[in-house]
Amino acid sequence: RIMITGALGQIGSELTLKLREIYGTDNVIATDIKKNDSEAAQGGPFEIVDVTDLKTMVETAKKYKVDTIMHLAALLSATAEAKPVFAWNLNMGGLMNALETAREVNAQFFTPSSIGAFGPSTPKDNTPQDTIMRPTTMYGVNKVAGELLADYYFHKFGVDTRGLRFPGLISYVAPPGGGTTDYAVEIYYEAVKNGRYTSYIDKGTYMDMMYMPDALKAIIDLMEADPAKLVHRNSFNVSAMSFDPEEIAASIAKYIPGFKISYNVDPVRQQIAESWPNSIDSTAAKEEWGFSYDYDLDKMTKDMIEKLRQKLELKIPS
Ligand code: VAH
Repeated sequence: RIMITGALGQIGSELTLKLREIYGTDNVIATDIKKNDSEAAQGGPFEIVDVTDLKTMVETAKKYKVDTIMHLAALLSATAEAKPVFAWNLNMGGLMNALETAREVNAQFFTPSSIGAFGPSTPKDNTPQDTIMRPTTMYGVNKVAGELLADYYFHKFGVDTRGLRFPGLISYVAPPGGGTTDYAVEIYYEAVKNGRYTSYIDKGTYMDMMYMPDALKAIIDLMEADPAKLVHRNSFNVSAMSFDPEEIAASIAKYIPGFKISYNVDPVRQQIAESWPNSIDSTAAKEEWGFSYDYDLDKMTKDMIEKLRQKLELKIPS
């Protein structure tokens, strides 16, 4: 059985449904700090778990006899930068509790890292798997410390920990909250609703991105990979594409003629974005567990626009 923390967040809300499809509804326990009316919360086992409360996390893991923990509960980069002390306590306290729970119930363990784990002194283009990591954001500090802590639990206690350095993730189910790459999600909603978008990230700012279906596939492929083939564990670079606001706007304009992008740069999130790589190298993931992706920019754009039109029930003359 699999227990997911942060199961109602951007990744969790879709990962929960995908895992229930594959492993059976009753084998996937969604947990989050509060319940909502989403499919992830209503369609199968759900428990209230505050990841800063170790006792409840362990009790829940034992109640369902879980053998896998997917720890997704965290504050993203922009929120973490606004509340750095709270971010440290939630991101690191939550991760420690999740790792301790995995150790106590002998569960396999997954938690995401991020391109945010890299900093301004990291090589920016085709960023290597193993390189300088001195991030200048609280989120990045949390992600580097988190990678080291998860590797520690593998080497010290034998917990089967695995992780992915995710790029910006784009999805139409649950919007991200408090991220820097969120512009690449907002732009699709605004394009479908209003035919235009004002970006808080400047033109020419390149960041790695991935469509959510590819992110879910990567998590499952990594967790099912033969451990004997893993040279790395926490965490693998994975990316499907890298673009700037001008390029995603051009892709959208192919499907929504007349779409226009304008700019009102947010200095805080612009500075975070500029401290991250332009593009990362996913070779280790490809070699060690066969990472692959299906969606490039135009294929993602076509699908996002179709799905958002259904979701927003707008009938725009195509
Ligand atoms: C963020 N979406 O913007 C997250 C992610 C790489 C970006 O970590 O903070």
